[in-house]
Amino acid sequence: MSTRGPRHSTVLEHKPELKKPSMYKVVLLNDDYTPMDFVVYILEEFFQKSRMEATRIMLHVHQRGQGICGVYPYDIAESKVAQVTEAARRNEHPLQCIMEKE
Ligand code: NFA
Repeated sequence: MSTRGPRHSTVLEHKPELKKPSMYKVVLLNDDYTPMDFVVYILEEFFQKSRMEATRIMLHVHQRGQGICGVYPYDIAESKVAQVTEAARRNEHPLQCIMEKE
């Protein structure tokens, strides 16, 4: 008996019907006015970063102009952007947060 499996194509050889969901980077943009402490707070509160990691990301954004806070499925990324934008607005800081397809 053959040990090489079925002779005919089976469903296992068909292209999977479900594609992986696209992932989206949530990106913080630098500005001249938002306090560094507020950016660190945002990264801790909404992106579950440690104080050390939040400080590292904040300084990266400050020095390089932008930086990635995290990578999420579309709906989660959209919600993170909305939370950051609303917190910045409430505190009257110009901090900008955007999402980019990975
Ligand atoms: N550039 C801001 C400052 O000097 C700090 C900042 C960092 C703002 C990261 C936005 C994002 N106060």
